[in-house]
Amino acid sequence: MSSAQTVSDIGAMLLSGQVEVVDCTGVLGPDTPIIQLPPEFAKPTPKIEINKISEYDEDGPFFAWNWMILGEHSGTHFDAPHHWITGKDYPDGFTDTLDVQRLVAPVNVIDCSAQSNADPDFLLDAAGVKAWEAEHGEISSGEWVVMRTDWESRVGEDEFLNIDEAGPHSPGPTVDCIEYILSKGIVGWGTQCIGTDAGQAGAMDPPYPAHNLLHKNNCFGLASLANLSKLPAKGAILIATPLKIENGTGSPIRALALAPKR
Ligand code: 23J
Ligand code: MN
Repeated sequence: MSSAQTVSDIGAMLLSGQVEVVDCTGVLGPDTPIIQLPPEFAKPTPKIEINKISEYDEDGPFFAWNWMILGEHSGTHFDAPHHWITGKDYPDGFTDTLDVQRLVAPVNVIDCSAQSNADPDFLLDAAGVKAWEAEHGEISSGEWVVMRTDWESRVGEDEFLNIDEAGPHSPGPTVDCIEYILSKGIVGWGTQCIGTDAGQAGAMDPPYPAHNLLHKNNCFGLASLANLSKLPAKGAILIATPLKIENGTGSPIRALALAPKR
């Protein structure tokens, strides 16, 4: 089949609803959870502010619009390679220089919701990824890999950041998990938690291995994804596009997946 025919077929199937657009994004607003770093990093990302300019009033009689205070790494968002020191030297490692062809790709959805619900410090390791591949098929070069934890059900509760005396507790990948999926040539790794790394990943070697190793390899991260329960393990296409922020290290995204209607 020609690629023109294939794209045309997808267009028709979008219109008919045979191909469904799944919104993998959380709401961006004042209640969006923001990552809290240890106290030695005292300069935080501020909470999101949406400030009204006008809404059909004296400041704008026939128009409504707002301005925002919004950190790059807020809500459902994208981590570009320049976000981490290991990825600092890639000329195409910024939100305005990256290769957009890489951003639209098949997505592998690894369901860790049961384990994560039972243990907020659950870690997905390479053996877990290989067991998933044995059941669902191999992860291929250029694809996204995302960890399903259904964590968005905790947004609005303290249980999303889930911080105690020992710091944050949320699921994520082990070092060998990230090493393994990088060996498969993935474009990036995503989670439903506040960041791409587990809450306790500061104690790993290297610390924050998803950030450290993904960005070292010019790969991307996705955080606070939603609705992964609506995707098949394989067979959907994820579109994860950051704003073209000048020299940007990340950006809120509207993460969309194209999935066969179930
Ligand atoms: C800055 C420092 C550490 C981390 C993060 C940001 C994130 O998780 C992020 O949003 O990229 S762990
Ligand atoms: Mn980030």
